[in-house]
Amino acid sequence: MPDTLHTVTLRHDWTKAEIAALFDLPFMELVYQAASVHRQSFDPSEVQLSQLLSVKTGGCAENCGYCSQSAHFDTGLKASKLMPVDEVLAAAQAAKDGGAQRFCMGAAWRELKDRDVPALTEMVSGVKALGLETCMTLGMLRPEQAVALKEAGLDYYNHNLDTSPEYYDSVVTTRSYAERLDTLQAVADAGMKTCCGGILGLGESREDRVSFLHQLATLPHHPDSLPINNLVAVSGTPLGERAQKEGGISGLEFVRTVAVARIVCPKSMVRLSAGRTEMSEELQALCFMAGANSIFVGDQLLTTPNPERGTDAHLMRELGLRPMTMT
Ligand code: SAM
Ligand code: DTB
Ligand code: SF4
Repeated sequence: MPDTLHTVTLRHDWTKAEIAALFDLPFMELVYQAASVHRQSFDPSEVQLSQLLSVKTGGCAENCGYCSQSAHFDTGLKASKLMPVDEVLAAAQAAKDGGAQRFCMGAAWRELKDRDVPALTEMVSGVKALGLETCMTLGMLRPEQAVALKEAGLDYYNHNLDTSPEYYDSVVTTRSYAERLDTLQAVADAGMKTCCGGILGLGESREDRVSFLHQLATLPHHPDSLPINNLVAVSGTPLGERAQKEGGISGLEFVRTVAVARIVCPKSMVRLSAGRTEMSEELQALCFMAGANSIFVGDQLLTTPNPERGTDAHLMRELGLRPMTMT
């Protein structure tokens, strides 16, 4: 019998030893504890549905070793300019008609440039007027830019820590962990909700996964959305090529990480993000059991495929899951 069943008190003082001990629990026990925590704050039959659109693709100055959009690697991706506002709004309407609740616009930028702010704020107010929640991920923000986006109606800003501070330099060297944390702080200070998570299967160790979740769990404000991506192994990227040769993270270790994320950030929406096309229905079911309660829908993420709507509709029917009612 477990001697502690975690009750939902938000803690920001998790230690690495406590988080490592959660990972070390017998698998069934860990999933049971995570499912219990999940049920204290959420209806476990409800899944939040977000849809992505790449509003500015490729040619990015950063060298994130997993990314199809970095200008440092030859991935065969064609770079394009910022999309016109009307095209973005048409895509948002189509996402809404397909059942999405939140529309997430991503740009392959190191940081937001002031000259692009007017077009972006127009996108935000237009998408919001369609009755969708809005999210953007545009790279680093300065505090006044975060305020401008918030004033336009932006609900969420995505900015991932991606991995542990210790493994970070093996993933990206063109920016620092501290810079990521500064942008997250600017987003929270502007009154926006934060979306912050990472990628598994980058070649990181269990210790790195512990340290990554420790970072999230000890943030002054837990991420409102916590995306857990499984690496999509893109040819031409160093980490994608390595995963193609050596394999990524095991399914069960992926589920364990989702479960620990659910326990240490009990009120966050834990999103089973990139990588679902490679996952069986059974593996995704285990992730939902372990507390994941959000997914991306639509057949495209930013530049890589996502399950077709019909495939996801089947999965949700099989599992008795339904779209979360918007708050
Ligand atoms: N340029 C902005 C940034 O990095 O913050 C926003 C876009 S970036 C593509 C958003 C996130 O997508 C990354 O932080 C990473 O976690 C995730 N991502 C990118 N490529 C991925 C891949 N191949 N597999 C899994 N996740 C990926
Ligand atoms: C997040 O954590 N995952 C999304 C979103 N935030 C922006 C992006 C996944 C991208 C997967 C690779 C691609 O499609 O380019
Ligand atoms: Fe650029 Fe974001 Fe890709 Fe990094 S993850 S290369 S910052 S688009």
